[in-house]
Amino acid sequence: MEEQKTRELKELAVRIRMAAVEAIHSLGSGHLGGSLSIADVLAVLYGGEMKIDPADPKWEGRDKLVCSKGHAGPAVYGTLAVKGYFPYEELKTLNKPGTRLPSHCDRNKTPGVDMTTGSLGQGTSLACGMALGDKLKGLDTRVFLIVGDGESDEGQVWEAMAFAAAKKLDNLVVLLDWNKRQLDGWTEDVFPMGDYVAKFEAFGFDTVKVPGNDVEALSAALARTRKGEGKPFAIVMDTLKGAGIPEVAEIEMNHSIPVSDEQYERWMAQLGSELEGGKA
Ligand SMILES: Cc1ncc(C[n+]2csc(CCOP(=O)(O)OP(=O)(O)O)c2C)c(N)n1
Ligand SMILES: [Mg+2]
Repeated sequence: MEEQKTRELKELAVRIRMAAVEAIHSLGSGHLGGSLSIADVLAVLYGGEMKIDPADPKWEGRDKLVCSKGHAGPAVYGTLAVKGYFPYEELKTLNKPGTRLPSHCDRNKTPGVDMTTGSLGQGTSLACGMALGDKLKGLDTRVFLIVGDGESDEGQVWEAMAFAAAKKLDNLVVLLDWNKRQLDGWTEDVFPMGDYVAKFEAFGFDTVKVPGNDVEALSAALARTRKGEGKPFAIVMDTLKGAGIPEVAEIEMNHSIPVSDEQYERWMAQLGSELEGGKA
């Protein structure tokens, strides 16, 4: 990938992280760990891979995102705000009365949110329905589905994956956020699912595993999904829960955490310096 493009995507990922911190700090606490782990894939998707029009969020020809781990709403909202779907300042209304940004994603409330999620597992079936629907309509679109590793302990996920393969949904790209942790424990301890790559392959998916906080690796893996050949795609993203803010990643159970004013200032300064210092 061109150096310039890589730089743009890295910067976008930093901006998404800052926007998620902004939203969560305004509320005082929230799902920061699992928002940070998907910032890079959101940057690659909304930074060029997806066909979108922020001025026309319901455009029929758009690609769609289903963040089935709906508790990562702050990362999705951060992305949409940075892309101009709604004013950045609105991030500060996260989960407050009257907001368009509830803690979990709601397609009836937020411009740019393509599917309502939050009850883990259900987004996977919904994404399959969306991908099948787009195919039946003859649309040349893709549906990107982000699933949590803890979420994948839900039986519904695998019923949906079997359906996707049976219906040859090669316009569906499953992005498994293998961040090793779930709400109150390590996924390996709570309910290990074995080898995700072998599992997706056995279900009939075209599957790859990539470093999931690496925009270049993600871009390459996603580029492969532009032209399907009868099989749905799975990208197992090896991520870090809390990626991008070392102090957050170091908190063992960083699922939903408070963010103090002091932490907010420090983390925003650290992320901001990555933009200015040219590290991002
Ligand atoms: C059906 C259902 N059961 C339980 C919950 C509560 N819950 C919210 S997040 C979560 C853990 C999810 O872990 P994972 O999918 O690994 O998410 P991540 O690590 O990416 O935050 C749980 C159990 C829920 N939202 N839906
Ligand atoms: Mg997880």
